[in-house]
Amino acid sequence: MEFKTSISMSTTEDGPRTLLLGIISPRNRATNPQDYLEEFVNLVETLGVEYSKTWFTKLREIDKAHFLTKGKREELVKLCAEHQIGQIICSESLSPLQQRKLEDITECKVVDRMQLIIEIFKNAATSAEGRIQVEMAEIELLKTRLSGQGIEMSQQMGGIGEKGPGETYKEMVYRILKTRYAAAKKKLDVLQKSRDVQRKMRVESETPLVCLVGYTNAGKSSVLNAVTQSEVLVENKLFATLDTTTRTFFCDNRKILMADTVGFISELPHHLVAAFKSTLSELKYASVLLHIIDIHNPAWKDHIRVVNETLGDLEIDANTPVIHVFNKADLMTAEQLEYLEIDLLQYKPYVLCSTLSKEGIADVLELLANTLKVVAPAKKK
Ligand SMILES: Nc1nc2c(ncn2[C@@H]2O[C@H](COP(=O)(O)OP(=O)(O)OP(=O)(O)O)[C@@H](O)[C@H]2O)c(=O)[nH]1
Ligand SMILES: [Mg+2]
Repeated sequence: MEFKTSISMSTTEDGPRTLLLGIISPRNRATNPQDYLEEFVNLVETLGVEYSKTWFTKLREIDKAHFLTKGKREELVKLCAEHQIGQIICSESLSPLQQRKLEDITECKVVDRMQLIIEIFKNAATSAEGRIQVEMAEIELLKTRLSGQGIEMSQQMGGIGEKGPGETYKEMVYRILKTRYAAAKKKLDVLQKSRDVQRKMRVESETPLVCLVGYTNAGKSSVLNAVTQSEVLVENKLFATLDTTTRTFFCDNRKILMADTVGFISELPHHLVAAFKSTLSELKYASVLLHIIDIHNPAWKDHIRVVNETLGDLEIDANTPVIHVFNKADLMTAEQLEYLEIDLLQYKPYVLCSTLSKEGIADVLELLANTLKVVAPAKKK
């Protein structure tokens, strides 16, 4: 049985016209509004959805039932009618009630941040593990939205008019989702077991593990490629990497493993973080974390905060040493870098580099070797 949750991709004659609803709310106020909204549009474009209209607005408070306050709701209804909107993509995560209420008043399909990011993850997942984790996140979402408009729930199994002893349609869907989730979880557990075996072998061989972490599109895969001379997929796209790729390299005559994994984003739904715990589990065993930051992105400080918060959510040992790698330095002028120097000092130990010009990559390796000498000393022969 297929359930319709997907986002309509285009504005065709018979397809719905899409409105991008970007909201600055008390929930995301710590972030620069313009950067936050630009990133939202970038997410929608990553998915390739065509949209007809954008409406960016600021909310003083969040209405528990509708998310939008009364005045904003009225504006939204008017806007949707004026532009014949059929689908609204909202920059925020909505509760099932808020989503349903917005759908009711606008008579449009409403897609929230959670669903948007899940769709992007779905397109990017290539490994069995990645696909299963996305499936599990989607099932969780469907379960919470079960009472939403997307699936007609009022039906009773059995004949028309029968109140019947049989289960309701909602109960049946719930049961199927539960079975699917359990099957996916079972497959994931098998994969997790083989990951555990590999990890045990690595720990026994005492090969240090360096994990790349960072905001999406910061250049994590590019750093992996530059350091380990690999050719992992690098794209100017959010969430190009969803799976963990591990490569071996030699640093200071020592064999080291470097793992690249899924990037983070602000307001990354907790659901999704939980679903990707399997992929992200390597982070718990890292000898060192290389935190890659796109220094050219004006929101880089917010990005560092988001990454640190997400690492906290994942319960990564706060004592794991972190090296801050400020990447894309080639896009900055010498004056700009000089101006930033005081700020950067707060993130010691740090390195400035560019995976494009390769400037600073030797410094990354040097700092890494020195850090590993302390945290994971090489075996004495
Ligand atoms: N100018 C410049 N661009 C860079 C540099 N490093 C990476 N990029 C570009 O930044 C974009 C993102 O790079 P990735 O390495 O894919 O970034 P990522 O952090 O792995 O991204 P996700 O996997 O999507 O989270 C690509 O277009 C890269 O070519 C750099 O040093 N300078
Ligand atoms: Mg990547």
